[in-house]
Amino acid sequence: MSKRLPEDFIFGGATAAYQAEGATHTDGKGPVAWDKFLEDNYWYTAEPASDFYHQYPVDLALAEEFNLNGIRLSIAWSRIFPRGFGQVNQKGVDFYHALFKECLKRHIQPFVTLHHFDTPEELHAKGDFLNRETIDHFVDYAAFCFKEFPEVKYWTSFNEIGPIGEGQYLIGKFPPGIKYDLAKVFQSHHNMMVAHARAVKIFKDAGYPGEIGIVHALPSKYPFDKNNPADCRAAELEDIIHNKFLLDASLLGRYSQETLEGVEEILLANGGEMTILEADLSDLEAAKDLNDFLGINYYMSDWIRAFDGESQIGHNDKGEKGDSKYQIKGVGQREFEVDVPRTDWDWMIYPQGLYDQLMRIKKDYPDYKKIYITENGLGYKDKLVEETVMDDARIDYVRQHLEVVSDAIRDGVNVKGYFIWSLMDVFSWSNGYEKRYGLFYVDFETQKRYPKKSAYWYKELATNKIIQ
Ligand code: BGP
Repeated sequence: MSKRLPEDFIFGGATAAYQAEGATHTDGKGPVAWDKFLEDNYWYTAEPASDFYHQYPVDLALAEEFNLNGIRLSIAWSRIFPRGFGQVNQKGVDFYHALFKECLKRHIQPFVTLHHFDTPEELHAKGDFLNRETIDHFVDYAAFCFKEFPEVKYWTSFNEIGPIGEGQYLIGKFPPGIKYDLAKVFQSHHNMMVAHARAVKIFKDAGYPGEIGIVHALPSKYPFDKNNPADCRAAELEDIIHNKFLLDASLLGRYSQETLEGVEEILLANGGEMTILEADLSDLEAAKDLNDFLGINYYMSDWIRAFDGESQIGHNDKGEKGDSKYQIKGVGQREFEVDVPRTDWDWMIYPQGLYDQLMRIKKDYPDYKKIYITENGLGYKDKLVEETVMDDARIDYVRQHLEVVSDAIRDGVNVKGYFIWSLMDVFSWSNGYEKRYGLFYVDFETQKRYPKKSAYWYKELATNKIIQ
């Protein structure tokens, strides 16, 4: 029998400023670290992206036509504050007012993220969030936006603090490209969580109407052999790095004993220390019950084996299946040869992992208020044939994930919406324009949009709330 989703469910599409807007030097936008990092290290740049800076009326008209009722988008911090602080760029402010106005005109609720990987260059060069001054600048920027944009009712502080720490300091595929520095990973996680907590407190103290929350990427981590205690410990440690550390900070307002022991074990093997100030813990504690929602981005799960050796990560950037390698000293090693399908980029497709993660939040963090699935989708090398894309694999992927969302709701988890990544095709941070996710195919040369088969399927779903 077909499964259903609630009548008041949000059916959205997700985007992010840097991956969608293009116009990286237009109307006074300040630089971000990615501008140069992409030029130096990759075969593409953020120009033209999906030219959302100019095409947003087209994308929002399509969203309305296809019955969506939500869009995730982010504000580019450096359009508002070109240096990250100080002088405000009025043209940037005007752009976002116009964008939100268009969303509301089209009956699409904007869910607005303040930071989606794109710290202004000047602050990034001084250490990004490892430098505590960036925390203050972020909080000022957040306070400015809350006041300036009363038309926004759904705010997210950060998108994916976990992958930021991982990308910037562990894998090195995000600027500044540092590898295997676990102490920096945890310090970045922690400092960003403090910035989140302080922004949430400001929002609530001022009594703004609407909701505020945070978006975490939460891949489930399973032991390769669940009867092997060493594999189980490896999976726990991976879970601490990517999930538990951040969930504790967000929803417990402190780090649990198991989390701190895990961090200690990892840093003992890898060297380095992290600093947690007393004041930081008060900030986390003060904000823990103020989050209106937790956003979950879910794409994959991982199977982990015990591992005794040096760290080595091979990033599959071109989508050649089997190219990935992921082993971290003192933590574990990912095993890709398990009986689970995976994408060309070696992302393990496992809807049950989303169900398990939702049930885990309910059990371990029972004070959470509500959950939105803020990203989920399938990266694919889509082919445009006769003005459309027959993306049945994407439909299957989304269907299977929505089915477990429906199961989790039945089993008592309060999930209120789902945003497919992505609304229209955008480029991938570390895989370029070849990895597409959109409901709408973007011809990046002409910037024309073409609805894919999945767009028609999603429209039906958003209309009837029945997963078919
Ligand atoms: C998430 C990011 C998105 C998006 C997505 C797909 O981590 O929040 O911005 O990029 O993953 O990832 P990728 O583009 O690497 O395939």
